[in-house]
Amino acid sequence: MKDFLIKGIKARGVNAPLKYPVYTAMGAVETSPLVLIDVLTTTDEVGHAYIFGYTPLTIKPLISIIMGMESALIGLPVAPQSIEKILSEKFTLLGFTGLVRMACSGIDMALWDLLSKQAGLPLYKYLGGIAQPIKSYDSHSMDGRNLAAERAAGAASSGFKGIKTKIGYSSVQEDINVIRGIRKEVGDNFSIMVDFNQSLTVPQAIARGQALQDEGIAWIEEPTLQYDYDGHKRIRESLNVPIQMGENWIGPEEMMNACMAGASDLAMPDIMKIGGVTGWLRASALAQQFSLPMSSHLFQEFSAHLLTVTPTADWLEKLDIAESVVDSSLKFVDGNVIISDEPGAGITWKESEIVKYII
Ligand code: SMN
Ligand code: MG
Repeated sequence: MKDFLIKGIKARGVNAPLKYPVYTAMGAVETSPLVLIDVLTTTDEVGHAYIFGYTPLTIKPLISIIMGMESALIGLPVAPQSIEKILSEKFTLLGFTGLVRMACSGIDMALWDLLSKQAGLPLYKYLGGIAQPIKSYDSHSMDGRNLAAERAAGAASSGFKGIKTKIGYSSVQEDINVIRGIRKEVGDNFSIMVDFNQSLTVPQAIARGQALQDEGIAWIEEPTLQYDYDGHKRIRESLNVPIQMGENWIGPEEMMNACMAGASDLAMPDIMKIGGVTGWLRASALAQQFSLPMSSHLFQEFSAHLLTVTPTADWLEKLDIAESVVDSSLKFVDGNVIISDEPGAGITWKESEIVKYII
């Protein structure tokens, strides 16, 4: 059998449109700056993955970091666990974090896409999982009362059993009005999650949380600065509604620190920031040991596969930041995400669209 080695990497930057801009209490994400990664092998197979830069400013540096690693990776076997070790050691002095970690995660995802494709298996099956419906919530924005209610009604009529709305309006009464407007549309048997995107101080979060907690919300996400684990713990101890966080944990090591600090009741790693598929698998073990229900953040294609092998799997976030350039085989039926059995993670580029948004 011909060796299955890395032959090269391709990285393209796009500033893709979003169906709905993501407005948060800490600023807006109006477009989706992505780096589309292809890892090519000596057997002429290609692994696909994308990473999300949050702002167009990061795209060229991310591409430069990824392509700067190419020479160190060419000739190596397609072995993500081994390559993660090589890269973590290579960047220990610098700090295996930030854009470097995001770039490495993108390569990791593409390698796992390759491995499962070579085995002719969908990623979930390659990882030892079984096809199973994963409950999904439709993730919305800081839309204001009317659009928030309209989008929630649309999600409910599409079969979703939960939505997330971003709050942190200028007054807690506005937060409450938005939640009540949504609840009026979706009824009682429906989950409403709220996300402050780190916008409050700890005292503000405690005060707002105590005002909101009788509104029947499923979780309060990132109420204060994401690195303030003690602050999250103090908020958690003051409220009777679950605290959610995790999208900003860089690697399982930061998740470990948050878990040790008792920062949250739930966990929602972001596959790019947590370290790709390799990082997610390690994070899912932490969630199991700390008994934290584990949900996903963005990256719905890989996340759907990974939640099937996550012992404490909770919700998949449906917020499709790549739909304009990625043909995904995911389907959403009755509020669950359904994964196809095509080999790999199910990422196919919309080449005719990509050319429109290349940075
Ligand atoms: C979020 C933040 C930034 C971009 C997209 C989404 C948000 C989430 O915090 O939880 O989805
Ligand atoms: Mg969030």
